[in-house]
Amino acid sequence: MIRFNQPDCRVRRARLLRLLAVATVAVLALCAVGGRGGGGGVLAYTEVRLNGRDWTLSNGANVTFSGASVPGNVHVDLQDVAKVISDPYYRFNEAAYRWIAMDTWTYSKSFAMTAVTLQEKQYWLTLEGVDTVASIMINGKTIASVQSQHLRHGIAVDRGVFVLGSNQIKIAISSAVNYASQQSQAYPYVVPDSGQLGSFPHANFIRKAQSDFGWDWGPAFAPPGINGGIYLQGFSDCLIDAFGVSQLFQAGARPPHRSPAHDGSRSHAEQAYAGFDANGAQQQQEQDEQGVFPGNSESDHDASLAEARRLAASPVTLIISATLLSAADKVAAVLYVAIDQVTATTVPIFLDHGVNNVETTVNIASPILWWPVGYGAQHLYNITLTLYPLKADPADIDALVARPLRPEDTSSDGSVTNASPLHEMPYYARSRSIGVRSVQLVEEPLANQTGLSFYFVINGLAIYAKGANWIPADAFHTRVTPAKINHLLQSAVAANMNMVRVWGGGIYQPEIFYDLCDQKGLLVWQELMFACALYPRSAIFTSLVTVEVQQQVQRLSTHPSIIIWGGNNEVEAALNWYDVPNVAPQVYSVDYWQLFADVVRTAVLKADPNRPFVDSSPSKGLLSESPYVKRWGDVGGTAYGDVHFYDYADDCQSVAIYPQARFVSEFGFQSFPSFQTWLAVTTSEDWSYDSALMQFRQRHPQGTDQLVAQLKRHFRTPTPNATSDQATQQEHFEQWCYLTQIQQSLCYETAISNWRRLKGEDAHTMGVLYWQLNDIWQGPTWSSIEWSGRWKMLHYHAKRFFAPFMVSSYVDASNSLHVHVTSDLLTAESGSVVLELRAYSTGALDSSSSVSFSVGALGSVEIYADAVSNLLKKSGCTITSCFVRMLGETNSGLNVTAHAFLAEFSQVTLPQPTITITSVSLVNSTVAEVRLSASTVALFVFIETTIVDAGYFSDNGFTLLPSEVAVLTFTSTTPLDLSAFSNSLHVRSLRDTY
Ligand code: BMA
Repeated sequence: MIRFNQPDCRVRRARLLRLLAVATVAVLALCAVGGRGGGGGVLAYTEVRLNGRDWTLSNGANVTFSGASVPGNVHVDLQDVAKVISDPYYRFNEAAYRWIAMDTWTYSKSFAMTAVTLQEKQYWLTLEGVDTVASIMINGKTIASVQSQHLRHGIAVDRGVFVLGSNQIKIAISSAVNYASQQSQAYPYVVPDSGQLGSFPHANFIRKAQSDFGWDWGPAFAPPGINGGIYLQGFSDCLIDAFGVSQLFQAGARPPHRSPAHDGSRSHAEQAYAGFDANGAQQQQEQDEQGVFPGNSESDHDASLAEARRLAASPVTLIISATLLSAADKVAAVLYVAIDQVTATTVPIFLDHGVNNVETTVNIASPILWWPVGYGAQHLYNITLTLYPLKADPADIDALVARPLRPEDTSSDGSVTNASPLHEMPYYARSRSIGVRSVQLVEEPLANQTGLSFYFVINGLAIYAKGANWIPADAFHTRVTPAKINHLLQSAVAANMNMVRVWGGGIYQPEIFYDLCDQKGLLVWQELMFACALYPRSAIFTSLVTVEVQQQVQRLSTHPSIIIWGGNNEVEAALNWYDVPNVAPQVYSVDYWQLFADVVRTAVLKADPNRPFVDSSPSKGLLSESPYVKRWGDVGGTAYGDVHFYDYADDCQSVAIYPQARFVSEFGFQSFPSFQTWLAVTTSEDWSYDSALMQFRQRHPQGTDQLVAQLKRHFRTPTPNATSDQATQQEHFEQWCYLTQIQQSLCYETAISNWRRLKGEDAHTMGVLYWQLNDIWQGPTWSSIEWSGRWKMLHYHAKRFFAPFMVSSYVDASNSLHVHVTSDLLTAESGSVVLELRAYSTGALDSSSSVSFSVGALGSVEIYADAVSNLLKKSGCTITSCFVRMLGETNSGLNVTAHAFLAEFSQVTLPQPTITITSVSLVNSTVAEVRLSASTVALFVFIETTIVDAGYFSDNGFTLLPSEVAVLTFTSTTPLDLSAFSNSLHVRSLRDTY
């Protein structure tokens, strides 16, 4: 419990000096004259924190135990504290523990209230996250019923509810599964849910992570719990509850969404921008809106980039929307907003009892911009809001609030400097970091093309988005540590990604996630939490959604990393998925419209009109912004908007199957996690790809059949399963996991290097976010990082195919080899690519030729195209005897190595390499260097450690020639023991699967 009493004026002065470094002589002067109207009264604030490991948890029947955690989760405490269950992820336990989701779980705890803590006028109980449907009681009196996991609940509590001494709080969480089912039954017609294999039904009827009920990559625990902290505040004046920041640049009109749909009439957001139009600068404005687009023209890119930066660095207005709580009507206060030592403003306000929303602005004249990783530094400012209750005579307050500002009250940047008779201590302050950057989503006509572009312009630069989709990092949300989030996001950056999409079927991530994205320069496509289903629009549902969007957009709006709000994942697409008897499809279209256009979009624009918004992904954009009219139709089309592309039937290593999309926000194919990841949750009887357990964990219909079919196209068929020899069976299973990862890597490499090449061509593809970055548990999924934290082979390939300087190739339908250089660098580059033909049998160089290139900043060029037969003619090679090694080098010293394998691996006779770890040493406590060499050609060399999950090598899954030494580093998140680490290493290559 914390209690602050009003200090004397000297202490107040010291605090003010500390907190208001730039602020205002006026404040101090008023402090010196002493508590006018305050009369030395006590400004008190009481806070009782209810978090801890001292809660009692009970299902009202056979399970009651103490020591449960808040924040916490029922399953986790049943395992860790009560020892009623074992690891829910172990083998088939998910099925065995379904009963947990059907019970009502009551958390309870006692807390003390004293004569001092009971003296406030107003009590406010904040629950940062309750999962999901619950009654909250204090001393037996129900003070609230809540129904959404996605809300922070603020509950005004009467002082009379508390007693002097011991008080009890109870939170009874009823079954989310039963609630969803009851809501669906009570609804007038069927609203289909996503119908995942093994899932609980009707997730669409509850505001809870949709994947909590089961998904095609994860389990169905429908876990109950308390996902955030709980605290009780007592106050007698006013408090800051939350605030958000939206930003508006003043250099010409910069609407967040550029599209012909915006022509004619202006949207709410554009009207806001119009105010800044008056200064002219039309010419600059043109370029600003387009962004500096990638290409290969002769134009001076350096000058363009400098211009983009100059334009972006114009004054910015930060629009701060604060939610304030007041203990009474007519509470006068001053809100003080400071941005580092840069600028500040004071705003006199007048509050009514309860929740008050206040908006104010502050300008930064020449902001230091925040840039995405790879484009510049990530400058962050600190913004602090401080609320000072004003204890003056009501008449004084009235005069103050009613009085128009005089010129002498306002400084040149518009901030108020002299308006407030401040005299009290800083009463309650909140601080966040913010970054200043402009963002636009550009959907505009392309020369000689049907349709529109789809790309993001940040600070005047068109950015090629490279990244992956983020799903919940654990089925039990409170189990996800900041360290785990950091490892995953750091892994994204380490693989040359610049964007993640927080997928709409999970949860809004905790603050640390976005703080880390801000710090690392990772852009975020933030969806609202709806996915792959149709949704009801009962009054309770839409009212919960309205508050959710308002709260979450306000909370997240301070983060520069978030560059787009997405209304949902595949809900528009889902309008075509179901054929429900007796319900006309139009019913669902109208429902969609009302929920996502009327409710969600309105709430997003109200909270933050200055960031792009799309109501669904994938979607085809708009015919008109005002009135808001969608370009309804097949969302699979490529001419408009973003695309989700999945093709499990065709050969995913064939470049021909991939659409010429503008922006691919999802695409993928499955693989199995590594044996090391399986080990913790399996026994030897599970170690074959079609064992009962593997079938149980495979939630994607026909997923394993699709994997087998793809493998058969290219590799020697998967090794047999059944054997009585456990070591052989384990080896076979390890090989299966490894082979599915090679397959997955090659398929993503084919697709993504193609989409990166297409940025320089007619398709203007300007982004790929693959499905999916991370895992929720150990299972066959699309991820590139396993639940354990281990990188699949795909993640190492991603590091190569997302590299800012990339050499890639493909063979077309008429058997010609094409080689491209693709650059996300901010300077034009020239150099050469040496094409070597090397023998599979020995690695010996058969022949080589060098091709020079020059590529513009952010450009892509084809540097070589010729029939494979012509390439081979100059050598003694056939497609099964040699492979192509491409050594790219820029004049500025960047190097890459890439390969083209012209025949199926199943057709090639590979020699058996002996791969030797020649040395292991520590670079520092968490980084080791490992050297490898091979006796002959080794393909897809994969090195693993059996003892560290959250770490990664600098490279893996590579080709090693006998003439080379691979020098790798391994970066761990925990200190390494050299001998244990050395002994834990294991290497394999493709030949091992023959
Ligand atoms: C996409 C996603 C997810 C799903 C994935 C793989 O449609 O939005 O719903 O997990 O495909 O099927």
